[in-house]
Amino acid sequence: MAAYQVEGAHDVDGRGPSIWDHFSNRKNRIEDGSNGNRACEFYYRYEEDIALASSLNLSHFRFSISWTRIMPDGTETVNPLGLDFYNRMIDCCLRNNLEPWVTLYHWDLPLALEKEGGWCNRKVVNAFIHFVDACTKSFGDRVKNWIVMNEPFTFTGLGYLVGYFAPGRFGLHNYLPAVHHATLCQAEGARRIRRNLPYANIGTSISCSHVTPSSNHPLQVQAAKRVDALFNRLHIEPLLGMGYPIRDLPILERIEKYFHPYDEELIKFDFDFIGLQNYYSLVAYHNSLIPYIKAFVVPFKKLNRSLTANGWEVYPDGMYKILKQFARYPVKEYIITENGAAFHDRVQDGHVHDTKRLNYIQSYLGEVLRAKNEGVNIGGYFIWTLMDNFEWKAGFKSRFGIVYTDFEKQTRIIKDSGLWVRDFLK
Ligand code: GBH
Repeated sequence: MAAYQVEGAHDVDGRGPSIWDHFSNRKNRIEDGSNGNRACEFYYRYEEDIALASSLNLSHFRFSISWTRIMPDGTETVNPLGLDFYNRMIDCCLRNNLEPWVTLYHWDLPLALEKEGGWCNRKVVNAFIHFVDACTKSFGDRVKNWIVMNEPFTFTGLGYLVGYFAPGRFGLHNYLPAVHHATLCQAEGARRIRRNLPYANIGTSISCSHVTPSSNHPLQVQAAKRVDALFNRLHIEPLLGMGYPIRDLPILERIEKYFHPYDEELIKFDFDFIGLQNYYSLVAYHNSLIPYIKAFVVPFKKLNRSLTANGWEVYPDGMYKILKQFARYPVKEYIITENGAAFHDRVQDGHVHDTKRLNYIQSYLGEVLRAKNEGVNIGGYFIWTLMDNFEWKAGFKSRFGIVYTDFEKQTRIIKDSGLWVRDFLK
């Protein structure tokens, strides 16, 4: 889970505003007019929710830390009440035999930093290192697994290129520096974790989607290469010392403008694992009208595959294919840090028969195992997600949980998919 999606308690105990507080409380930004002010009230209900996770026989629990609970204005001043919350929550995980997996950045940049340029301003790197420092020093005695970032492609692309996510900015002049600074933060953040916690298990999580050209015409094959470079290679290859995939996506050349001396070295880090998050695959075609990338992807509804409630395709094969593709990189271990689906759930006599979600999870997990059995080094699988929560742009419309959340009454119902997980892990 991610802090902003579940915690609520947005103005409690010294927490400062993030870009998502600001964005979701503006008019017409969130599809159902909602915001994350309350969300699942996990801030108050974490004990019951963690006990619930444990009752499903889960053994690992992934959550993110809200930067502005720890540092309300994004800089060095630490808020002790923020530390207290995560200390209590982590202890609660351990009491329930859940191993904590901490994501340090799941999209909730302090608003104070955005006012200074956010991800476009290189200052964000130092601010982030201070935040990582505070978290590792406070929680590192009990937390072994650290995920530096969640999907840099999503928060830079949707937040700074097309303006669909917070902070709602667009254009290449915003996007490219945001990408470079996010890359620097992944590596520099990881280095700081290693310095403070030499034995930590350190990773970072990226989104990935297998890309197929719409035909084998060379124009289409080239288009698919550009889409693949953007969606799959941009956020891993620099870490591995391969640089940005400029040859297959020439527009990225302009990112070098934001390089300082030694950045080629600074963006590398030898991660213990890379987190992969996969939901769907893409079919790409050439389109010279689309700026920069000159390609587009076929809308899911035209592909004759079944769709989830938020219009994504269900295509388990894509999971297998993308894992085989990533197997080519010299990565020590992959962990699937997210996979799951939104469907329209209905409560009937106190039950939620979410057969479609159950099928989705079983079939994707089957493809993960197929890849693993063929030698891809996969060390774990996390379902997205424990309970329905604030689904960013979609507000409360999209339900991804294996546990149903009644947002009015703040009650929970274990869905059939959750019951299956419980029995499967018994
Ligand atoms: C995740 O994003 C998030 O980490 C999580 O917080 C969220 O709740 C969950 O998924 C469900 O949405 O294809 O051009 O739109 C995962 C899905 C995959 C969405 C990559 C954005 C890239 C941009 N993301 N995708 S695009």
